[in-house]
Formats: sequence, C-alpha cells, structure tokens
Amino acid sequence: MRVILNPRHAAHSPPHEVDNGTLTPPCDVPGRLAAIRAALGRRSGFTFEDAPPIAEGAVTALHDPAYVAYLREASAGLRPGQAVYPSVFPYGPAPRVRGGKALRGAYCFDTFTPITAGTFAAALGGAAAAVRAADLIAAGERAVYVLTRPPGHHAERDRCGGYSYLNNAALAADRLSRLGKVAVLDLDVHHGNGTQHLFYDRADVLTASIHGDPARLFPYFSGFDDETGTGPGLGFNRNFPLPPVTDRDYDPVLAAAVELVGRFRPAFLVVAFGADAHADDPIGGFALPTEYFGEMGAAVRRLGLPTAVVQEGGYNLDVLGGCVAAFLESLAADG
Ligand code: Q9C
Ligand code: ZN
Repeated sequence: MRVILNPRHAAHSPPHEVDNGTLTPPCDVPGRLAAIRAALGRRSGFTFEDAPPIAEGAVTALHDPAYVAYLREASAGLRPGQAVYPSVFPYGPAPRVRGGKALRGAYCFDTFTPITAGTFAAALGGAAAAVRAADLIAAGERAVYVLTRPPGHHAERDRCGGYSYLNNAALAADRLSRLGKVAVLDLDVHHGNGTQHLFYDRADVLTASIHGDPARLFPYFSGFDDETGTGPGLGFNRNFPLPPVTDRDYDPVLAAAVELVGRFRPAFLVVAFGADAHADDPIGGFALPTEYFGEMGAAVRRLGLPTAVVQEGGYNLDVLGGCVAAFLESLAADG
C-alpha cells in the first residue's frame, strides 16, 4: 500500500494545550507520526512517499478563504516557541470581528488547538497528502494511506479545534466527489464534527461517524444521533454515539455503519481513521484491543470500495503504530 506522508508535519509542535485553565502537555506530538512510520516500516507491503506541495487554492474550495488566510498570517507572525490561543469566543446576537483577539476566538472553537509558527505549513502539508491520496484513488489505486498530523476531522469550514486546522479527510472526499458519490466513515473515537459540518447539506457525500457520546466526550456540542443532515443533505449524515465500550459492543455498531455506507453505493470511500478508541489511549476512554483494529480493516475491505485512509487521532505512542498496521494490513488483504 502506498503511504503518503506529510513532509511538513514536524513544523507543528505546540508547546502545550490549555485545559480547564491549566497548561497541559500536548497530545498531538511529532512522535505520533514517527511511531506509525516505524511500525509500518517493520512490516512488508508499505511504500512511503512525500506529498507534493499544493497551492492554497486547493483548500479554499472547501475552507473559507479568510480563515485560511488567518491561519497563514497568524503563523507567519510568530517566532518559534510562540503559540496563540483564543481567550474570548463570539457571543451576542451580532458578533463582529475587528481585531486580533476576536479573530482568535472567531476562527477557533477550543483552547486545545494553538497556532504556532509552523502550524500553517504543517496543516497545508497534510492537505497536500490528502489531495494526493484522492488523486491516486481516482487514478485506480484500491487503497492509499495518508500519514499526517495535525489531524483534520474537527476542522470546520472556518474554525480550527480538536487539534485540527484543515480537514484532510473532507478535502479528499470533496475532490473525489467530482467523479462520483463519496462516503466518509469516521472511526476516530471523537465525533468528526468538521466533516459533518462541511457536508451537512450535501447528498453526494455521506458522512458517518462512530464515536464517544458527546454528552461526555469532546467535541461535546455535536455528534448526537438526531443530527442527520439538512436540505438536500437530509439523511446523508449519520452519527453513532456510544458509551465507552469494548469490541463486543462496538462490533454491531461498526457493522451497521458499514452497511449504511454500502447501501449508499458510493464510488469512493474515505476513512477518517483514529486509534484513540484503543483501551490504552490516554484521552479516548474506550476499551478496544489492538487486534480489533484488524477487524475494522476487514469490515471496510468487505465493502470493496476504492479507499483513502486518512490518519486522525490516537495518542498512546506505544500502541498507535500497531493499531494502524493492523487496520491497514486487513484492509489490504486478499479476498
Ligand atoms: N487535554 C482528535 O482526536 N480534548 N482530536 C483534550 C485533554 C481534545 C481530539 C482534552 C481532544 C481532541 C483528532
Ligand atoms: Zn480523536
């Protein structure tokens, strides 16, 4: 399987996150990518290539150009080691955005997702990897893996959050949607709010996400099962919120989500893949064993669809690579 790397990922290495008023160590660290790269390198069947660069115009079809410009300019204004966080978020009946502090809150929905000097370069490199994967799938590859960070599935049209700045999986899906219907299956333990948001009114892209119940897990405000789309997109978004479960209770839900994808009859599939539903993940709370990620890969393989897999979360460096390898090896298996 071809693995498309984000060559700029390490430019984004936030010094910390802010949680409940406290500086905490960052979860999305460069070592995540290195751990996955090493695990795949120990196995046969994976080839690695850097994504060729893309122009900013490749992401402004989906993301708000003013938001993308904000990310670029905010990054450009920082020295190494600096990070900017929002302190005030939009409020009132007609919030207006005039100055820097308003921009920070208008374009970001949490305090976990700082902008640093290298953030824009890293995010654009991830988008480039997703675009490259989509083009390879469109050209006839059966399965391609996008190995990138920062993640993307929480990024909405004009807002970063949840460690995500540009929505890599959505960019791949949107690109493929020019050629046929696309399904996005989100297996990260957190709801893919950004992807849902970007396609909420579209019938040509089905979005399905299995995740921790937002009543108790990030991103808290979305991912409930009554969010099903709007306008022409009504019925083309499906959420499967779960309490913290083991593989036994996850499995029937995975089967239901996969069946939903199959019934949609897409030409292409994009998997937003996270390993943070693993039992040992520090923030997910779920209880899946490493081997079960192989079952997930097998379930996706049985759909028989050309598939781009895009890396999202997964924060235990000791198990992350094994989960990714198990998923991809099953996805690529014969038969
Ligand atoms: N300090 C993804 O998995 N919660 N994003 C942080 C711990 C934010 C997860 C709380 C979780 C964001 C792509
Ligand atoms: Zn996650």
